[in-house]
Amino acid sequence: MLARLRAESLSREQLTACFRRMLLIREFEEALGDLFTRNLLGGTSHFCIGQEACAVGVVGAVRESDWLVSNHRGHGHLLARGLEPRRVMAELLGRADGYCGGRGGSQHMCAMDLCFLGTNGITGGGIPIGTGAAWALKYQERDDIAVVFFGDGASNQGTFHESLNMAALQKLPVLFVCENNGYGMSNPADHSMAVPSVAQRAAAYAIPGVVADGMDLLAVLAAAGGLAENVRAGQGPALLELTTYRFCGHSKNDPRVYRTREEEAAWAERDCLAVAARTLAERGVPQAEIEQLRAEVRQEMVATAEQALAAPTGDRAHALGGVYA
Ligand SMILES: Cc1ncc(C[n+]2csc(CCOP(=O)(O)OP(=O)(O)O)c2C)c(N)n1
Ligand SMILES: [Mg+2]
Repeated sequence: MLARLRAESLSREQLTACFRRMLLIREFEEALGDLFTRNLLGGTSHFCIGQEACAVGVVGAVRESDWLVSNHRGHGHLLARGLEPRRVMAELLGRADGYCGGRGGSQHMCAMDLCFLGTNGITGGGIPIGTGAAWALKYQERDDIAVVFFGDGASNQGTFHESLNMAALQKLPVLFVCENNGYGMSNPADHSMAVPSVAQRAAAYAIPGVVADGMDLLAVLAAAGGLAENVRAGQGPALLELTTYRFCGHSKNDPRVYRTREEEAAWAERDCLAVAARTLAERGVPQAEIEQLRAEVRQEMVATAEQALAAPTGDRAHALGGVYA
């Protein structure tokens, strides 16, 4: 499992493992997109293509026993924590051996044994859940922390402000992580926020607010690792804002008319996978090895999708399991 990694002492093997996990998240979603194209999956899904370094950097910096809470764009968070790709895909496909029996799908997927408290389709809905988990950890006198992922749009919700206020007052062990991808659906962040950065909002609650480059795995690892240790040491909550970009639309059916192809191309220059590949090359990993890894992971994820497709959906009794009224 990727955990407890330190940016300053990251070995070549650990860096390669992080890169591989980022590739896996990208290729998982590419394979998922293919299922939509082939009409094998209906509805919609929110891809995190472009944001992989945020997931792997933050999850990689904390402990396996730290609670994670995710949002609607959660595939990266799930896979970074080490959930099995096949069972995540099975959940998305409504298969019985998905993580929640195929009943949850992408918006309601959890894995309590892996300390993953769930994805959440309600914008800002996970923030108080993570705050509550942190309160439980403090009450139990454990030295684990809660980590909550949410977007820039969610930071305009009341839940964000209530949670930060309460977490600060109670000095709760929670790291709030905002993946600022510049948009809430089609709404640019600077049309919806009165301040230029989400991290600035931390000042209103007298907690640390830090901005880091969400396209640079090492920068994410360093910022998340440092803040997480302060939170763990009892200093109270902290807010980390990761500047990033989603290369895809908000969800499957978004033609992206609210932004230009030039803006997308400028961000693509700083694609987190390309940045990490450059870091690997600087550490002496041959280009051929990097390309081979890419091809290997792609094949693996295509096979994963086929395996998940072949799994049974479960019968009527299974579908009604957990329904109490
Ligand atoms: C309470 C609530 N309001 C509105 C929506 C519709 N909605 C879904 S995602 C989203 C935007 C979220 O933006 P952000 O928090 O920046 O996350 P991103 O999609 O950019 O990752 C909205 C408004 C919702 N799901 N829940
Ligand atoms: Mg956003």
